[in-house]
Amino acid sequence: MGSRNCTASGNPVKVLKDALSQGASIFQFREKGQGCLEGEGSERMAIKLQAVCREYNVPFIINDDVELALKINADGVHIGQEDGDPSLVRNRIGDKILGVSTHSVTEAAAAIEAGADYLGVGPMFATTTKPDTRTVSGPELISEMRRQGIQHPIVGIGGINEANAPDVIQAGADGVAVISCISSVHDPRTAASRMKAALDKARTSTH
Ligand code: 3NM
Repeated sequence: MGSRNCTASGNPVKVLKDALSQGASIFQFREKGQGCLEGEGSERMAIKLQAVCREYNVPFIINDDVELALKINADGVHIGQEDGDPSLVRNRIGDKILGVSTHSVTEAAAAIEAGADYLGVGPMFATTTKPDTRTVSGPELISEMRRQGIQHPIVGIGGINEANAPDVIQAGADGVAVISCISSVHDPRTAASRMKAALDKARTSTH
């Protein structure tokens, strides 16, 4: 998430603390959308959120911005298909975590070949958070990737909430990436706690 996603509280630090306190296990800083912070403002926010992640011992990943990730020594970088060649990013960031968004078995295989540590796969369901998503693929795309032998860690993304997250895990995802279902609600803490419970339950019945 980024500052624009915290529509109810307007307080990204609080939202992040609420999420991490309930078991969110990785965080990606994604400062996008109308009115988003830029330049020094974005960097200051990144540093604040990174400090929260350190407090909870959770990896802090930066979306798209390799230079910022290197400058503040983030734990990793996440890129989309339009954000350049993942093998070049891999070379730039050394052994930091590299995540790549993928939308097909072919893209997934190429991302792994280029050195991705994990794959984001989406959109699982309809979402208004990212206006330029691909067509909704549904959890079936993750099942297909698993059937085709993709063994890398996969997180589903896009329109995921506590009700549909189990379908994503059952399809073969290791986890889910969510923005609005935690960051835009009045009680992010309860939302995160309910999501964690739904995931724990889905994992118990899947594995
Ligand atoms: N990437 P929410 S969907 C950032 O399909 C992003 O690659 C997507 O937000 C993809 O949980 C998405 O509010 C938005 O739907 C996720």
